[in-house]
Amino acid sequence: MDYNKLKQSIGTFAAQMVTSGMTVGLGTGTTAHAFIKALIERYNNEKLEIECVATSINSENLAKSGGLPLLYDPLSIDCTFDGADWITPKKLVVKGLGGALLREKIVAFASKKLVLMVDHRKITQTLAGKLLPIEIIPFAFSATIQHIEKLGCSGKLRDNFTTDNHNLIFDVQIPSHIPIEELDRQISSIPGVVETGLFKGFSPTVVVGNEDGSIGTI
Ligand code: A5P
Repeated sequence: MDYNKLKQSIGTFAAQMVTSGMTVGLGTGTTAHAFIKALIERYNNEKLEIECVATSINSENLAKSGGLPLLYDPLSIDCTFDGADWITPKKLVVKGLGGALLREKIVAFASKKLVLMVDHRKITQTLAGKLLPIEIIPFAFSATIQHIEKLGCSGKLRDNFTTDNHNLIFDVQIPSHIPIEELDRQISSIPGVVETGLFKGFSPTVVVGNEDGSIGTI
């Protein structure tokens, strides 16, 4: 399976879901990149009337290079199209391996609808053992990390990486001894933690690229 090709098919499929008049959230990562490219093509060929909001400087630059009109402080977004790292059958989602989780969550939260675009390898029965990225502020980050570790999580500060918001990312291995939603609640209550990569309660539509190259939604 050529997964780069599959990502392009996923992006092209999802870009067909955009209609004129929409405000569109643009996700981050390689699959979102394929979506943005397909959207640029539709925008230019079909003269779609859309406005877009980017979730990272990378996606903003790509959108700008294709001429997509950009908003920076929208009150409401019709639909956001983003990638994901892991999705469970109950649609608990982990995002942020690309480091854009904070803007991604802000944009998803402002959106009437969220479409996540993944290949079949990202659908998982359990999140235990997977990495959960956590955005933390640089001030006193060692103390913040210590508080996270006290919850029973081992993790690693991402090397030589700062987010678009000038923060750090601490990636923790999701333990199996505590339900992820409870762990997320405890992590989020630590001062110094800005946001975690757990996306819960968004009820996304998931566009999935299958092993045989077909694309479906769940
Ligand atoms: C960015 O911070 C992430 O949430 C990405 O959306 C996620 O890592 C998916 O990226 P790929 O499509 O490159 O796998």
